[in-house]
Amino acid sequence: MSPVQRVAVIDSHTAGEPTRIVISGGPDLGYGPVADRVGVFRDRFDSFRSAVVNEPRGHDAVVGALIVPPVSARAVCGVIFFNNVGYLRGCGHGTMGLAVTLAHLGRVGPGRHTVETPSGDVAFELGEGGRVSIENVPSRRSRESARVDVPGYGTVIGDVAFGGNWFFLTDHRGIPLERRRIEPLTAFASAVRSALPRGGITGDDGSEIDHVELFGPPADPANDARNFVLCPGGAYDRSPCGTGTSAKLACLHAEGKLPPDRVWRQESVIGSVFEGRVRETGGAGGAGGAGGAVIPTITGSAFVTAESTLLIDGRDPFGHGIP
Ligand code: PYC
Repeated sequence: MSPVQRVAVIDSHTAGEPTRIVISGGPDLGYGPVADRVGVFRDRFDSFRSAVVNEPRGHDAVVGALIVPPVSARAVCGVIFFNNVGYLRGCGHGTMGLAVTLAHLGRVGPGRHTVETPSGDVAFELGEGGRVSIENVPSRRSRESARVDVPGYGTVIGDVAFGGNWFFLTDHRGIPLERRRIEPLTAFASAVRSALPRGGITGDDGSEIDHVELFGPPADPANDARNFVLCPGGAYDRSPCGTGTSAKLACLHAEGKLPPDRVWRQESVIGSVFEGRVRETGGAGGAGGAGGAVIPTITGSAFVTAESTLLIDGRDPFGHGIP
């Protein structure tokens, strides 16, 4: 048997943020809810995750995705997103990348489709020219104005919200939200993230908050705000972050600043834009009023950038990536 494993992937980017989708040659995780299959992936095939996204084949910003058979016949597929350090509950830019990848493969046409993710079903609507809207999982602000002591920066005040992943959302503290300031932005956001568990600040269910989102004014007055999003493995999101924009919309709605269907234009640190709006669910937090969970719809553009075959040679000391 050849010592070389062949893995077919399609690369795309959404608003600048890369996604690498495994089309064939990935591990068989069995059946059952997608969230359960993440455990199988982590326990038995974690070196495959590293092989796909880490150097020397990938880099810290690459989000990988494994397509898995769905549980429900209504869904076009299940998907597990992963990165340089682990697994994501959901991924907005990655779902847009998945939509254009499935279209590229001829597996979906224009219209609405559902995918199963570890955090629940996400629908996408494929438009013209790479335009994709995703209807995300219910999103909510779980804590308002939490205070955390951050060594070197003092007290930082921010909100905790779920948008498919857990986020701490705060002000940019005067650090310009510009690409040439990625280093100080990363240093500040990383210091905040490390301080959160020490300050007892977690998601609702005690989950780790692994994304930090900094906000400031937009560069383009046509947009509402600009952000910088620190991802779990230390990379920054080139896109405005689909789950992060969902968390932001939930906070704005909870503050009474975002009525249903008002469009919020979220600019990323590289200037790319997602448009978002919410509908009320009548769910947790009060019968659809401010404070309730909302269903965000996020729209952006994604493009396929490569079709390739990864070769994982059992004799290569870095065949499974540089962790
Ligand atoms: O778009 O939700 C997103 C995302 C999460 C991590 C990187 N991008």
